[in-house]
Amino acid sequence: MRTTIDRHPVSDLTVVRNLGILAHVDAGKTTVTERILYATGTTHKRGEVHDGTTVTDYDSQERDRGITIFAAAVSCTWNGHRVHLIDTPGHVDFADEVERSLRVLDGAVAVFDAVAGVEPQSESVWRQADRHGVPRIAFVNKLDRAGADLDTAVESIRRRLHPAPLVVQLPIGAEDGFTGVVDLLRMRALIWADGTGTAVEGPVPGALLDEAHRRRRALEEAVAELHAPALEEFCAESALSEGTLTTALRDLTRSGEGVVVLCGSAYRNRGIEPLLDAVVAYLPSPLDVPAVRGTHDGAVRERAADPRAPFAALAFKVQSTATGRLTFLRVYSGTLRKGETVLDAGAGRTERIGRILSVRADRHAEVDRAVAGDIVAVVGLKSARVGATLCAPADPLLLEPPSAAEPVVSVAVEARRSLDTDRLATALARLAEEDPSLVVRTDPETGQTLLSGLGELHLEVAVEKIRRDHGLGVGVGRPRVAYRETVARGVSGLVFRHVKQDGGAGQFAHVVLDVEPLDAERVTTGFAFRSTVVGGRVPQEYVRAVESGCRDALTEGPLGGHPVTGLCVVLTDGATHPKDSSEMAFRTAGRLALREALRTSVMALLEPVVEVTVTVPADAVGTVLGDLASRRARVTSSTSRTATTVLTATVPLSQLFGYATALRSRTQGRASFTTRPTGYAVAPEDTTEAARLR
Ligand SMILES: Nc1nc2c(ncn2[C@@H]2O[C@H](COP(=O)(O)OP(=O)(O)OP(=O)(O)O)[C@@H](O)[C@H]2O)c(=O)[nH]1
Ligand SMILES: [Mg+2]
Repeated sequence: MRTTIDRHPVSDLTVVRNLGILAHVDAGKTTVTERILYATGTTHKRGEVHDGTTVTDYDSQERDRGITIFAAAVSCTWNGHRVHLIDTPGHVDFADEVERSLRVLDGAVAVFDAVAGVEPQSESVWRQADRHGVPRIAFVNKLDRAGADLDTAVESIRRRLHPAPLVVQLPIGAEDGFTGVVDLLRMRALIWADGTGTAVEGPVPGALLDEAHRRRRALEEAVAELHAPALEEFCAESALSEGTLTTALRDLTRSGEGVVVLCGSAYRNRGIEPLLDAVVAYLPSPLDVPAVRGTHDGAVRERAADPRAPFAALAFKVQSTATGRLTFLRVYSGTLRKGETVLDAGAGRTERIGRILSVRADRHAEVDRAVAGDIVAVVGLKSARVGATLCAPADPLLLEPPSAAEPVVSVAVEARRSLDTDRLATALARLAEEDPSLVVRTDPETGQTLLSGLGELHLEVAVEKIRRDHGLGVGVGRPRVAYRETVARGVSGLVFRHVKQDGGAGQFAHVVLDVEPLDAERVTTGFAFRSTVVGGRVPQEYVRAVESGCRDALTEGPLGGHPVTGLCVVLTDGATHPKDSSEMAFRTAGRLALREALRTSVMALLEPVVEVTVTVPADAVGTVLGDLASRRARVTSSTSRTATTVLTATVPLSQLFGYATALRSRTQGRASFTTRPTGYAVAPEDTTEAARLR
């Protein structure tokens, strides 16, 4: 079924689907997206990731590296429905792109590799989607590969992600001979005989009939168990009709109680049209998800997804392009017309909307308005940042911005020619504006410019982007991890007197503090503050000032000037002076007291740790394990499949720099690995020494 792109926003929101394509690296997200664009008639040729010809991997680095780096939004229509789709990156260094996308999506397609099943990053993005309450359907891809097996992949989904995968297809043929599926709802066979992606429909082949009936029965039973009206029908009729199944699958998808599973081979263009049908049938429209909530003047307000309501949208991506600065918006309520003035609620500034574009990755078509439920790009906004709420000036509303992950790796960067220093600073600032998980700062000790991000690849891509987009020569230092400091053994009863009485207004603040470690779970996130002062010896406003002062002291710990976390400060006593005490004096006292307390406490250095999963051919396991051991890795599991072994280990991030190259050369390129951040852990003594001397 082919339809042409509808350039006008629909106002019937029931036919809108905003969805993301999520998965582990290389599962085939970009290929699925590409085939969706082809199936919907949005493009007329099929691009390939390895040829660098896909619509959504349009950046020159994505094409060179063969991976997705930037989330790309595209719009298409299917069967009278308008589908806004975001192809996301699978590499963990770009997890923040996924986070920002999830914030604005109503549903998602999770793609799995039929050989590998659930991989570490599939699990991470699945949990991310759980946190955002985004309903999903699963697409088990690459059924054409040798070793592909739908049942094993579904079992890994059941074991690791969701207790109720609801498989609605039975593959016809396997591996190279995978040619079609039995649609278990309609009990019809769909065969893809050529590469066009359009199936020939026919009766279920005789040889598969028993198996198809058995699986249909299993699906009916699984659905009846989860869905009350279906159970009623099942009890009365001992079977479920196609209509009841469709309704129940939609309900279970939206409530998250079940996950519909489809399968196919995106590369061979098999299984895409049923996937689109499932998107339309099961995933929610903007009307089916809870109304967006924001705040105004401290009060929580809801906004219905209604084109007639006051306008409110979230900017989830900013991108500098040849056409100018594009701001991608998810419109939650109201209607936006070009030329209108909107309010950037967080910044308290108004801005004018130049043009509105319907998005197709790198190419865009102009439209005159965008309505609730739409995802569009606008041109003309000068200062709105990623995460900004844009709204009708007469009806302000502030939506919660997507959260940004804390950078864990940094490199020093400098312009090769000193006269380019200012240009580099401008380029870095622009980069950080487009990607809030990149942070630029100056090292107070060395005066160097430090660029921090989520991983080595993240920083490498950022620096290369500056080289390419700005034609700048950039020198890059060795990557360093971001350490933290924590309290291993605290102090109690630390007395600090802050007194200045040299004429004029004096400063007087006495505080007594206890410092304790927080429990292990909160070691990387937490700072707690409590007061046990009795008898009003320190008035409330001064207690708050002491807390602020303590927070000030957390920015630099005594070991190496790293941020301090995982501690609880208790203010146990204090004293004031009738004239010379002030909030300022208590804040200063809090800061200096905690700084001294930390100097006398036993401190520990925390280093970022990641879980590494290495897939390695059986004959190279020994060398890979030896290398991991030299990197202070703790191997947590080892699973063997036919000719490969999957090793999982916990490794300090600092030991993983250059691992991609090392692994490639030790295994002649036959092993691959992925990483997943798992937080911070106490670093050994020698690291502590090195970080102190840094
Ligand atoms: N055999 C086979 N290969 C496939 C299939 N789908 C995708 N591929 C290949 O797998 C590789 C990765 O595909 P992509 O579409 O780039 O995967 P991705 O999930 O977008 O990867 P990232 O964006 O880098 O996370 C490419 O070489 C594809 O050609 C499939 O159905 N069968
Ligand atoms: Mg991709």
